[in-house]
Amino acid sequence: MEQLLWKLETFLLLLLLLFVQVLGLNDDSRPATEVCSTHTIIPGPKGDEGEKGDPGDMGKQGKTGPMGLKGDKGTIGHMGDQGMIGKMGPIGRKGEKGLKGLPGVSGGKGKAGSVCDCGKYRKVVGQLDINVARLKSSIKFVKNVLAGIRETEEKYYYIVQEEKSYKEALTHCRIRDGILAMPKDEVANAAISDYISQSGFFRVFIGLNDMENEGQFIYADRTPLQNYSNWKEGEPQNESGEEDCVEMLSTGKWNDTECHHTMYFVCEFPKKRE
Ligand SMILES: *[C@@H]1O[C@H](CO)[C@@H](O)[C@H](O)[C@H]1NC(C)=O
Ligand SMILES: *[C@@H]1O[C@H](CO)[C@@H](O)[C@H](O)[C@H]1NC(C)=O
Ligand SMILES: *[C@@H]1O[C@H](CO)[C@@H](O)[C@H](O)[C@H]1NC(C)=O
Ligand SMILES: [Ca+2]
Ligand SMILES: [Ca+2]
Repeated sequence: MEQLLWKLETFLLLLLLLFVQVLGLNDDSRPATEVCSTHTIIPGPKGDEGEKGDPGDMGKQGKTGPMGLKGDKGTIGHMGDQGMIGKMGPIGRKGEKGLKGLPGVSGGKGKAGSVCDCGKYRKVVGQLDINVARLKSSIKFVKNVLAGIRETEEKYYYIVQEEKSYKEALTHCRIRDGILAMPKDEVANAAISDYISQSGFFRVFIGLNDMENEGQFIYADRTPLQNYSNWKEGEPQNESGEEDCVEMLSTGKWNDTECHHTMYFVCEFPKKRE
């Protein structure tokens, strides 16, 4: 054990010597003896100042500092641009009526009119009117005929409820392909008189007159009175001297009367024979 420690001491000593020897070789200014004489390690003198280092990296940003004091009031700024047009306001109240204006200047004289060549159109329109009137008349006639008509074996009888003179009545029956009624026998006379009385009328024209020869009565078809007549008692009496036409009363009796009188009348229509 003692032997081992000695050996270690020797080894360390040798190592130290070697170390000092190495140092002495690197630094010629120090005598190797000085080191060896003391056997102690003391710090060397301060070295020369090193070279200036490179500048370091930029440091981190510092913390936000405390709020500064309120600044002084600034000067008045420049005037701004004009603003946009505002919204339309509500409708105002109605104003008072203005004064009447001055009369205007009178207009120039118009041109002379030209003669209208509408004669033919007027004629056509006129014809149309006539046709329409005829149609209306025909319709009315047919309506009335269907409403009330009497018949015998040979004839149809129809009282036209329009007040007409004898001549108008003659025409009226003829344009409808009929003739003013001619009671030539009892049967026919009875049919007509029943028709008058049942309709509530008092008198109607029948197709009989003495216009051509006073006192000589003929029918509308120009046939003379034959075996049959049905004059009211005292008739015909030519009372006013102008009684040339004949009316049938609701009793069926005949009376000569003035032709220009107007009253209802009876048309007769022949039944078609095969
Ligand atoms: C009229 O009477 C005569 C006789 O008086 C007669 O011969 C004739 O047939 C009659 N006529 C008619 C239409 O009745
Ligand atoms: C009927 O009267 C007319 C006119 O007054 C006259 O001329 C005629 O002789 C008269 N006839 C009869 C039958 O009275
Ligand atoms: C007969 O006719 C005449 C003339 O229109 C009239 O004055 C007279 O009253 C008539 N007779 C009858 C019974 O209606
Ligand atoms: Ca007469
Ligand atoms: Ca009379």
